[in-house]
Amino acid sequence: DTVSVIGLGYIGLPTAAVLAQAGKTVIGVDVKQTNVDAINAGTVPFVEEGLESVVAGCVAQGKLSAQLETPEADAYIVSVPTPFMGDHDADLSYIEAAARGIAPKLSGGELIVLESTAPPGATEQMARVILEARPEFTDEPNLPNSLYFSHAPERVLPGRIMIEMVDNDRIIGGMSPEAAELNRDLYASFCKGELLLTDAKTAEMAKLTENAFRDVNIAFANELSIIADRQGIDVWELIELANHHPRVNILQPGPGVGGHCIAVDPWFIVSADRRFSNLIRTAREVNDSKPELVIEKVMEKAARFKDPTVAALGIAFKANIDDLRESPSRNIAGSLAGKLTDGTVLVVEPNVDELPKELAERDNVELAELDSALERADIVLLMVDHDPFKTLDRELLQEKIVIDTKGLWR
Ligand code: SAJ
Repeated sequence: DTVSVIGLGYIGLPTAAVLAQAGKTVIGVDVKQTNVDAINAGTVPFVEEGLESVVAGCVAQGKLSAQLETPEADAYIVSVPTPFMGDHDADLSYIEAAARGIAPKLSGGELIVLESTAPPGATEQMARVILEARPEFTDEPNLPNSLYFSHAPERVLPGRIMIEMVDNDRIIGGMSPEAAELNRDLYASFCKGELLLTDAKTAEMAKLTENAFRDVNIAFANELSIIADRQGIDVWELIELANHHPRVNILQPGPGVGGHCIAVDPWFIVSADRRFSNLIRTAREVNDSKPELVIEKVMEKAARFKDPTVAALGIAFKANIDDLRESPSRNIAGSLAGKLTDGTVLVVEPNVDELPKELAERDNVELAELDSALERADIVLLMVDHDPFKTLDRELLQEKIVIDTKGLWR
């Protein structure tokens, strides 16, 4: 049983690793030579708890390897990015490129699974690209020239991927019931959760719905935090009190919503039906407006100093990871550096060794150690609840202006 995983990023590589661990022969494909080399050396190009040991073990046993070119395989799993283009429409070009890479390798009977999060209709689109390139095949099942297309959206939480990949229930949407069954049989090799079969479009929408649900609920918390702030009310106390009600469960406000999922996926619903997605769009806008308010608050305090030094604690998109994609705190740090022309921004991010390019290029931004940043800062801006920030010596914050966007030091 050979499985090829196309795209060895935050989702593709863990998927490849658990499949190889389950006994499949897995050939990963990535466009980046450095990723391919890292994996073939048994290492991992990013931080994810528990991943490296599995990759190292599977590579050593010859069950997992990586290469640039798409190989022949019995099953393909496409796990490539789906960025935006234009007004938050999904750009399916990476999925289409993966499909064009797979097409010439097919001989009939293969399963092709789309894992990338994508708008309703993307699995069909992937199938169309392949069937146009190979018109001798069909998506009708049970024929000698059948191909089986399916969508199996991932729902793992960064930081807990290796656990959730195995334990979470999984939605599997086939373009035919037979495709869904083949997909189920493959995923049953590593997934202990329930495998829930449906059609491809419902599976696509289900994934988007989960993240939109969370986004709308975080927007509620963020909107409350803005109103509470203006009323002089501590929003964390407010939420804690309200959450004592047996049917109320408000999430936590913060400096904005980041990551490549929750801040992105709801837009795919909006772009599928712009007329009737008002709540989902407004939630996105509320969450996207939060960084601007944090910046305003810092600037207000900074006006007291001639050349203010701001310690920006955390630029990852959430706690205890090194993922800086779509990170509101990273953008806040950049904006502050742009506005505080006479000031300095000390970025403390214990999970990275170097600043992202746009920050590194600025003269007034430094990557600093926690202790020295706290010592030098006039203003301490907490943006991410990383563990080392939770446990720091509060004495060090005395005589500083503290802006705690996560309610970590209440
Ligand atoms: N956040 C808040 N307040 C909260 C919870 C989160 O401000 O109460 C912020 C975080 O700081 C972060 C963002 O939201 O910036 C997203 O973080 P997250 O931990 O809620 O979710 P992700 O993006 O890491 O992963 C989500 C998960 N989806 C859901 O919980 C519905 C995960 O299960 C998905 O697999 C993942 O998106 C994905 O890949 O789609």
